[in-house]
Amino acid sequence: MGVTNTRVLWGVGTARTVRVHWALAELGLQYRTVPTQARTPAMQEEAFQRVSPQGKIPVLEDGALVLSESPAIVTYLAERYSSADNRLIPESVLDRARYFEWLSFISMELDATSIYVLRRHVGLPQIYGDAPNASAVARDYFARMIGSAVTRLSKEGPYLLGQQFSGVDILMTSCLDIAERYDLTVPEPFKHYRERVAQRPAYAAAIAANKPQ
Ligand SMILES: N[C@@H](CCC(=O)N[C@@H](CS)C(=O)NCC(=O)O)C(=O)O
Repeated sequence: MGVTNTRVLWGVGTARTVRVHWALAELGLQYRTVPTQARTPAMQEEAFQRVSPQGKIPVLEDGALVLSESPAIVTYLAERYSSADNRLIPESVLDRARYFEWLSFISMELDATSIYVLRRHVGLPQIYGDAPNASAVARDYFARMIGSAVTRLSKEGPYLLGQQFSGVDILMTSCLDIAERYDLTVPEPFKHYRERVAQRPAYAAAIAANKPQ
């Protein structure tokens, strides 16, 4: 991946930063990485706090734009830089409605309600405290939500929006990657889906770009 000074991605080393590296790689965009990692002294530096008052990675600078929240960044890149033969978000309003439905489902029902809970209380109990009941409920909830999406995937696949790979596949696959780490229940169709999507060259490029140096 080439280097540019006007497009800068802050953040490496997490499943949420990999999403942005992946979208940039899919779109063939040049960028520079600032390898800030979560919960390190680099987050206290003035330069980082200027782009991230909330103290979170990833953050994308693209010209004058400073953008946080990985689903928003992936969707921004898709909207701004998709081309006729390489689209990460559909053009038609109806197909975009499905894109945003998946975006909301993944961000809220899988990521916020299940994965974040486990990240905090199983992955980082020294910061957020141990909460076995909340963690057990999060596991059940993830299983129920991903289970509810199987019919749609099987009917519409191979990707979430059918034939077209898009930004929501990036977000879903990163959630499935985390799900494996926490040993969450993932139905077979989503296991096969993840294996399929993970074969994309841009996924491998993103994993490499996301590695802390
Ligand atoms: N909703 C945000 C979450 C960002 C986030 O929580 N990032 C974590 C790393 S995955 C972080 O920067 N944590 C640092 C901290 O909480 O101190 C997104 O999807 O981008």
